[in-house]
Amino acid sequence: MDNLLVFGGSGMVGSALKEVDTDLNLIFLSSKDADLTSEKETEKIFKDFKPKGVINLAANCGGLYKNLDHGIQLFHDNIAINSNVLKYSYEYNVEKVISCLSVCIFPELEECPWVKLPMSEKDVHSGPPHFSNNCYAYAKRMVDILSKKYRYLYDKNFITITPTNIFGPFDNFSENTGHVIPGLIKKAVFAKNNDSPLFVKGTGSSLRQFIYSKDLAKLILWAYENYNDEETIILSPDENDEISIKEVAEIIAEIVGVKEVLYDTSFSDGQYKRTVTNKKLKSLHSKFNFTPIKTSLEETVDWFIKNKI
Ligand code: GFB
Repeated sequence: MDNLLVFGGSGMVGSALKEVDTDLNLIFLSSKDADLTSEKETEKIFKDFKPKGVINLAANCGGLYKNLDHGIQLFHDNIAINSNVLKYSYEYNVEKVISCLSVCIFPELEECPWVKLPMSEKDVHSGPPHFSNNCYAYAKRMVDILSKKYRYLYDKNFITITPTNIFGPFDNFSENTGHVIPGLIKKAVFAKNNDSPLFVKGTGSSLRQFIYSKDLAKLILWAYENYNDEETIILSPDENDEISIKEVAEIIAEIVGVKEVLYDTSFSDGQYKRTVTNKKLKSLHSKFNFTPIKTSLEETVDWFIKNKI
């Protein structure tokens, strides 16, 4: 059976992929198997496995505050990872590659009055991203440009997907480098154990669409088997599932049993709003149902308490 390599296989989404029933022969690789910022190590993986397909979940990524402090390293690492994976996918004649963009790479509305909400796949490159993560955003935009160029010059089926903010078990729960939901879950559990308030960074007014890692994993396999277009595809719950950080914090506080939620407005809120539409996904995969956020947050809190305390 043909090999399908999953880079970033030990991360949050890779771990969710392992739980999905599929006939595909998925081989999960992590940074322990190869440093994908190294051309030499990347080529050795392709030489050894000669894969038919690649799902590239590998990235140096993190939340707002990691992006604010470490943008240069994020830029270098993600440019290297993505160009190496596409270069050797081409040289070793891989039939299909999925690379990941992110909704945070979309244009920042305050700088782009010509961009209208909800944003769609055609908006990815139509204006500068939010300054807070522009290094990561431009690095990620390059994998979209490069995938399209391999298609144009060599007719390669290299596609990209664009998830919204992802959360779930096996996430990075570090308060300094992680995303908002794992950060809030970790802080809420410790607040509960110490009978203290849950401190939310910023005002809580920013708005996000969140996708559960288990839902994303199913959609990635669906895309591998069904989606072959040049244009990226947004993988997100509906635009009216958009939720404020304040609402998320209050749901997490209720699940964990924290009585008080306080806001530390000395922290930046980052990008305020970047609503995207999932119209394209729903037109191609109408039967897909996203897990309700309260259920997915409950499962993630349970996982965190069982595995990280
Ligand atoms: O997930 P996050 O860190 O990044 O969310 P982005 C940041 C939002 O959550 C800001 C608030 O409005 C923060 O003020 N927030 C509240 C917190 N408490 C916390 C906390 O304890 N930790 C964190 N991290 N935030 C990301 C990009 O942007 O979007 C990534 O930086 C990625 O690269 C992702 O692409 C999709 O959602 O702002």
